[in-house]
Amino acid sequence: EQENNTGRIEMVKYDLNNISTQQRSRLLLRPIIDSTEIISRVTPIMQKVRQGGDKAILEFTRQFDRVELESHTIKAPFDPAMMELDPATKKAIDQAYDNIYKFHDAQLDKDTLVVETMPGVTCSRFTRPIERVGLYVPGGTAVLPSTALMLGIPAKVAGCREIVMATPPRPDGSIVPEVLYVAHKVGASHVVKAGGAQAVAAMAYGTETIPKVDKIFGPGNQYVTAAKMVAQNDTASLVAIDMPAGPSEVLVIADMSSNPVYVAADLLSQAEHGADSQVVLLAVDLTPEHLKAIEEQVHEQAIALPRCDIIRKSIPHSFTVSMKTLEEAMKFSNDYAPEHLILHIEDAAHVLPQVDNAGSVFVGPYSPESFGDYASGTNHTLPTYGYSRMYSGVNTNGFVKHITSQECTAQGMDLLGDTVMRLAEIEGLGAHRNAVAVRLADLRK
Ligand code: HSO
Ligand code: ZN
Repeated sequence: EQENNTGRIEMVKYDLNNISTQQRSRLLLRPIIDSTEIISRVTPIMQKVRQGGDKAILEFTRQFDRVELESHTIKAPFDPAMMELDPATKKAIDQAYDNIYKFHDAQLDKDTLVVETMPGVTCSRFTRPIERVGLYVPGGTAVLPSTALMLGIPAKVAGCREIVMATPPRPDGSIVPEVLYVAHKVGASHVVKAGGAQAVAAMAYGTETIPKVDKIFGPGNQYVTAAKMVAQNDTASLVAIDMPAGPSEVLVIADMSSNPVYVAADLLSQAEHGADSQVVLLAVDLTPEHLKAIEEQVHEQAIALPRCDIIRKSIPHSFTVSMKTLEEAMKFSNDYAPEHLILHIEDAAHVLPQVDNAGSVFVGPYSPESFGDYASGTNHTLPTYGYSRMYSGVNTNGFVKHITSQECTAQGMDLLGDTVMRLAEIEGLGAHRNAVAVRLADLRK
């Protein structure tokens, strides 16, 4: 690993034709995260919050965030002075809000689904919001009002009755005004100035000033992730979570039509998130010169970036794999199942049907990940760590439940009754059989 801060910033290089099947498999793996140790550290914190409520949270905020607060819960309506923004910032947030709102509103099932499976047997499905949701907006090395948008907008679109947002306080004890402005726009009822496991526990169990929620959303560090897992497994909290989370990642596929400047810029925008960010480049039939041009750009652009120190840590454990064909690249990408997939290839839109596993896809030279991170309309809370095989990113459906219903007529009873009685007999459940038999007896008298 690159240790000094003057050396060349470069990714490790592989060639698909020169590596073994085992090496290929190893490249597809993410670093192993041992959650048992972290879980054993967050569990007592969460117990203390469950028992001690607000006082316990204030104590943890003093201890972990080194911030002394008198109270951490801000209730709506929020003080306009605390969310004052300069006009350009407000305009940018408003435009992002509108696009994200449009795309998430279109995802909502507004109509009841009705299907008559047999004459007189009618099944339906309708949607109800999850009543109370908790949104975790990370603090740490970056201020993330965009995450407040990505979690708050689908909650509002879905019609959740109570939206609680938690985010760590700044060193002076205040809240990021951009985050409070978004909380106000999405109609949050409470904003909690707390982070880490204590914030997750507060929303999972509730305190004197913080309502208990039904589902907790949002990215976070290992402690936040572990706390969400603990809360989900504790029947005392009766709370759900959005998805498991790991370090953020991107996989870029580039062919000879790619612009090395754009490719490098996209790789770096993911690499700057954290030292543990995963960045992968699949080079499809690139000439040595083209690949070299990308590498040049990675180094040159990186050294000029404000978060170069983080990039110096994340780029050396990132890698490039060269291969001959796009088919090989798509296979590799689907096996890797990236959080973000960027297609810097000829006729990228036509390749989209070949994508089987990915959180969100960025098609063609003018669709940088930054667009989806902030303002195109798609969500940026996406499955990492290979979980895009079976999880979707945060979307409006995560904030609702689907309730099913059936209504059968006498005709339906007559048509389906014997089938159900037979199945109940096979399972040895006489009462089930009887519930049909008593009705059929009346109908067939
Ligand atoms: N790329 C990050 C989201 C983000 N980027 C927030 C900028 N702000 C994880 O998907
Ligand atoms: Zn990002």
